[in-house]
Amino acid sequence: MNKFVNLATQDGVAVITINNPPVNALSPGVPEGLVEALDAAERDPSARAIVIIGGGRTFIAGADIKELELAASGRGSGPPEFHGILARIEDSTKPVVMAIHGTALGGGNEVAMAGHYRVAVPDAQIGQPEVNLGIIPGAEGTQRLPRLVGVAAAIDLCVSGKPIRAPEALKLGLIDRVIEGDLLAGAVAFARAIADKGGALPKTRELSDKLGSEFVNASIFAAGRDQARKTRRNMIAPLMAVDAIEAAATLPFDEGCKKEREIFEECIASDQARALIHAFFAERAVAKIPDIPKETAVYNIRQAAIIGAGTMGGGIAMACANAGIAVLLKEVEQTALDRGLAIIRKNYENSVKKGRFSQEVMDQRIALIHPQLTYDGFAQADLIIEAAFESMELKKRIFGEIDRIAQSDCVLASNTSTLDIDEIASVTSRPHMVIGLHFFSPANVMRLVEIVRGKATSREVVATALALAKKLGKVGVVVGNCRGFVGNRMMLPYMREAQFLVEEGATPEQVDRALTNFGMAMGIFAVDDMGGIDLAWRVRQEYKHLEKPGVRMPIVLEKLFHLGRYGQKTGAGWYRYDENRKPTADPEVHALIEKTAHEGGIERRHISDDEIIERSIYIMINEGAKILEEGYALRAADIDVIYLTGYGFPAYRGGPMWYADTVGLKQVRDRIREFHEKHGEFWEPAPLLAKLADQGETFADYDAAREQSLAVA
Ligand code: T1G
Repeated sequence: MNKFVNLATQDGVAVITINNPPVNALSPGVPEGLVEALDAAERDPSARAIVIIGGGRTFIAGADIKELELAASGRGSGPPEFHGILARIEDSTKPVVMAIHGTALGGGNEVAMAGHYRVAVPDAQIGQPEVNLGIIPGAEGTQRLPRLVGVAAAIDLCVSGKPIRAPEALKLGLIDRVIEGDLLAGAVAFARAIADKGGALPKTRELSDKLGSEFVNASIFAAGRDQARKTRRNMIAPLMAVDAIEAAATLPFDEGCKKEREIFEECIASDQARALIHAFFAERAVAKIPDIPKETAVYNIRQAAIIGAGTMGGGIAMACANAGIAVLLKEVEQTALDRGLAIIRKNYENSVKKGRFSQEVMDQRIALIHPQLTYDGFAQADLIIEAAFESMELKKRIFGEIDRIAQSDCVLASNTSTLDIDEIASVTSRPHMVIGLHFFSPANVMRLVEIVRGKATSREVVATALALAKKLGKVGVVVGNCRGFVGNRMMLPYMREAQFLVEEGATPEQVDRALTNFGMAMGIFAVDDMGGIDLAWRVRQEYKHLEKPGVRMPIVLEKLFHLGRYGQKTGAGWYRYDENRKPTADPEVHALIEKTAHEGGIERRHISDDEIIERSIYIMINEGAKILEEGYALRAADIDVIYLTGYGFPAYRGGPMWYADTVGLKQVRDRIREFHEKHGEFWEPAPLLAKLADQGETFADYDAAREQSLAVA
């Protein structure tokens, strides 16, 4: 065997164990080791059957995505090929039983399906997540999966990319038994029983009874394509996964595999695959902070305390309770506290109704949240999160209070979305314990947390915040303490440019449609109306003193505010809303825009969707380049992760900075220069962007160079 695969014998069964930590990916050497071990097991007369199991915490979590990254970027030896190992397993003369724990994902499940049987522990997760990387299963998974679970279930698994747990896999026929207790012992016993029974071994590739008929499948494929278009908007791979599964139902196995390979190779060469593979690694790289090594000590967060039971405080309390952390939830008056608790309860009830978890789990989580009007218990808290109104004066008062109450190693965090963490820390006796934890609404759902590192914030407190984010199932991105941090600082020019566009000739619905067609989860005017125009107006007041006289600012939003049109909450904002908050274009807004433009001497004109996208997204990219250069983000990839996990930027475009690389920085720079001439100083090209463009480099090159310099430091 080899360093990745070893072979032992247990009760007359050959046990092949894969050891390629951390997730037993099918890296080069693993398939080869598997074949060697299979050959040895076949030759061993004492081995009556074979079990393949993953060492460590999981079965095989798929092909090595680092190999895929090389293949996608045209480097390396091309996409991995697994046909040989799969045929070797399936043609084994001895029963091969796959023993699954942890995850069997992508190539992991494809190897498992080549086995004659599959057994798994109850909480094992099995799936084909390839579409999340912009590709389709490339190891005959689209051909074996429908043969085991049927066409409809195969489509759902491959299009959603979501794994299923062992009991559901058993029901579908993807596995043969759920093993309670010791997996290896159960798998060996299962294998012995199969050997005792004797008879022909089931080869998945030869099964056909679940492939259905052309007549029956027609509606299933049509529904599958609809599902792909609706749930994976604008993505290529999900639709092509349906094509590959259709090949399984209509072609002989070997021809179906050829079709799958063609489609796989087309997908892996796509911009979407490159972007999604970038996103996969970028999301994991954010936790790597140059001056905070993995072994940095962290504070153990057993008891949290939250100040403010509003939308944010309530959502954060749920996120903590969901992770098993007890929470004191403080408000200043009973009605606000009751309202906050009622919203938490309703959210949980909705999840129970949808079958996300049981009533018992809901009760356990509710029991972890302790509502109160005092600071009782705060002295024992390990973490206090202030989620009060966005006012510096109020936050300073609160931090002064908790500084006097909290124990010395209690982390003091503010959920502020834009205010200065250093200024907040300055009122405490322990600025090294103060940090920003900027959650995104709804905080019990959105994965992003911006971890705002103040000048005095200690390494241990930053490391604790990163560990907390992971424990909450979120993505913690460390950012610097500039106004708006990273996400909101880039949102400001993005929102401002969209408003200029409507004053110059577009409509809110045209801008939003262009942005959603580009892939944004929501158009910016719909976002404005959801967050509240009053909030946008208040944030604008915070920056008013920065506005330069003579520099044109958008005017319509101010008028909407003074008309009391705050958005969804008042039934009208940029759009008009019915009782179900369904938006419709509002002629009154069109008239207001036209009147404002006229009064402002603005010559309205037709504006193309292309111009809308370039001006909205490039101004965001330009701000990102400034943030990067000023050192408020560690990597361009971190900015991508912020926009992918907190602002609905389409993952198949990799994030704003990756998208700029895909367009080409020269082109982005040139368009920004043109906009600078036409629209003035907001379009001043960021020096870093111009420099990279001049040097023919990308933001990815910038990140790579920094990683190298940091590694050397
Ligand atoms: N290849 C290479 N590295 C991987 C990896 C993989 N498949 N999966 C995880 N890692 C690394 C990850 O980068 C991180 O590294 C560490 O492992 C821990 O990961 C032929 C072609 C398995 C659910 O899409 O979903 O098979 O940052 O932080 O939260 O058809 O990792 O520590 O250096 O995510 O416990 C299909 C992807 C591939 C699964 C574990 N498989 N991985 O989550 O740990 S395509 C996937 C995950 C394929 C075939 C096709 C998760 C996890 P580092 P982590 P986790």
